[in-house]
Amino acid sequence: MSKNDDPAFHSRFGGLWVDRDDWRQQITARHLTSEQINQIEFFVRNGFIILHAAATPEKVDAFRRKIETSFREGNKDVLYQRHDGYDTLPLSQPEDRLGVRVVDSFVPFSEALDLFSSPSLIAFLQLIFDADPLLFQSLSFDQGSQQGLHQDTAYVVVDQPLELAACWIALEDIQPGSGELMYVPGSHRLPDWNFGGDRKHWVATEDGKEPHDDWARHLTQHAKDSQYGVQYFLPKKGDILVWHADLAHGGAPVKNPDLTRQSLVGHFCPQGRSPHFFSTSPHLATIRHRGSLAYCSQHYDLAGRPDQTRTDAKIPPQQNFMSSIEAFRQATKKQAS
Ligand SMILES: O=C(O)CCC(=O)C(=O)O
Repeated sequence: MSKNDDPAFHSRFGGLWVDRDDWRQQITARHLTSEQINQIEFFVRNGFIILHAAATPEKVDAFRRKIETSFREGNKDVLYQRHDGYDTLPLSQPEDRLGVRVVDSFVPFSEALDLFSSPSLIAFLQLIFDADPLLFQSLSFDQGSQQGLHQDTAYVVVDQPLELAACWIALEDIQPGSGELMYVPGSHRLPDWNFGGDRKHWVATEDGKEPHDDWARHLTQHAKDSQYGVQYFLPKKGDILVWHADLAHGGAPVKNPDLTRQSLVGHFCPQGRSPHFFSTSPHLATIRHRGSLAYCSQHYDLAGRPDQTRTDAKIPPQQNFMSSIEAFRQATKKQAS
């Protein structure tokens, strides 16, 4: 993982253009639409953005059906982990869906890729990445994870640690008490927390538990002190929340265990960047493409699998990205000459 140390960025580990101190000038140079400017201003200030009705109910239902059938009948191509552990198991036989998360469901199910290909999600990722997105880690839940406040940079490692964003897709209307996604607006601008002195990510075997617990306490304290406190995401089915690599977030306690909280999470970096597992498990560093979206998996060997074909016939082309990048290039050329 490389350090950037460029003083133009909020973090000394660098980041995306939205993390530069001159992000406002960058907006001007990019000739963005007023909607894109509003999105960027909100994202820079808060560290997240909500894309309402970004996934259609039909696509959500198609994915839910796949998950439901897999748990009811078993499907050994589906991999899952228990909420309290990291062992990855094949769903070889029918299982109770509650208390587990399915990992990288976009490999067995093109319906997950349909959701991650939601046009407004792709357009926003292209906008902040200056590149098409690479999906590299996904989780889907039926119940709240109850995971404490954390920043993804500690666990989800990319060669450029802050060139990362994640999304949370609501697969149903989410109810209070179900273990909602929680987050602390503005926490993405906390000073860097350095594990091992010089790392954004935590290495359990080298760092031990103490620095990890210190960091978790620091995030909880920040949430108490911050003017916004912890906020809870109560989306409608099909809403998508996109968060910044360093936004403190987690799963709220489940107050009503009878409630489900069906969601699909994806972590992305710009195409051209490398998730950490590319170096630790090079045999898994196969990238597949489907339209503007690329995907790879640390759990599945994609080398032997064909590209996933679309199950959704018509997705409008992503014109915003190309036109804004082209405008930016032209403006940069003019400034240089
Ligand atoms: O959905 C949740 O409860 C939390 C998900 C999360 O924190 C993550 O995937 O990084």
